[in-house]
Amino acid sequence: MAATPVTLSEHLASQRAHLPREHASGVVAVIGGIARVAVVIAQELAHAALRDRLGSVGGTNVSGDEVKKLDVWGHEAMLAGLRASGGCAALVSEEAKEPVEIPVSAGASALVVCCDPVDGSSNLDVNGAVGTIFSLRPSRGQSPAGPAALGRGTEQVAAGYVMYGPGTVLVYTIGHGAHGFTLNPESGEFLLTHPEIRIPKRGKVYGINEGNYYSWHAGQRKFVDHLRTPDKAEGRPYSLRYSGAMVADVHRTLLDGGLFMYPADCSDPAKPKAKLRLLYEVAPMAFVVEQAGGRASTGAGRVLELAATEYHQRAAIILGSQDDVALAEEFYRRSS
Ligand code: FBP
Repeated sequence: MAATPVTLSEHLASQRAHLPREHASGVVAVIGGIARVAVVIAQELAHAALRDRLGSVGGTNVSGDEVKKLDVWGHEAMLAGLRASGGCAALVSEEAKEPVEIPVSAGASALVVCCDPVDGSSNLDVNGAVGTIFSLRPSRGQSPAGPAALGRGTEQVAAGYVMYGPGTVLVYTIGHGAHGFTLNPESGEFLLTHPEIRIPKRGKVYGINEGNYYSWHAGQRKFVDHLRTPDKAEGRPYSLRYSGAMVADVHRTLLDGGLFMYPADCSDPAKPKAKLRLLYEVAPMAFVVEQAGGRASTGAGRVLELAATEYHQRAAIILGSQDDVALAEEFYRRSS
């Protein structure tokens, strides 16, 4: 008889022992709250075209991105869910210039959540995969709590993402492996389907926006040229897969191996310009990938060592299979 699938709340309860005592209740409450919001977001995405929820609000956010109606709706839904969780003292969101402070009774054990409520929003109007990315950091009882979000990626207490694709999956880590759950739309529960995810040491697929090729660092260009150069013995050429949503590209990479890369624009070598945001895109994904046995680099070093000094700071990212990312770093070294 098939074993009863483990629910997310049961799994979180089993992970408590691996958490610092002061954060255990907060992590369980906050990730549980994010999962409940994810169920609502999944339903809303399925009805978006029927409820006039597609399209833009006609403005840009602090990063200069066009803001979609669902970006705003997703932000509000996440804020309400975090308020209700009772474990979150502040939200740093892609859709809010400053952190949103949340009065909370949990005191010093409350957490600061950095979140991209709807990642890949350029896919929304074309019914492509999108996601939610989250990172939990200690508030250290600071008031206001928002500034406690700033710092290294190694200070994250937990992180994860939700991918809204044909199915809805949630993957999270508290620094004790990475674990995947699939939403049962009938019961509204996330069930453990991918325990202890291990990313293959080497892959066959890479994901990058090749349209930016001529703005890349020379090492990045040579690395992609290498991946595209046929060499049967070395399993090359690699295949190119790029969804336009970081969550979908990282999820594929986590399960199948290979690489997801969003390098900096080096058109002006003196001022490289990255795109993805460190606190609520790059650092949480790096934590998950490392916990699955992968590697996450800027090209020059470990992403989790980067210290955020601004809420919407950007960073270059090359993540995925250990051997593939190490080779990318080698190409950067040779070209620096
Ligand atoms: P948002 O949609 O949350 O702003 O995320 C940024 C993002 O869409 C990533 O999900 C994706 O990897 C990347 O930008 C795609 O950028 P581009 O269109 O330049 O390839």
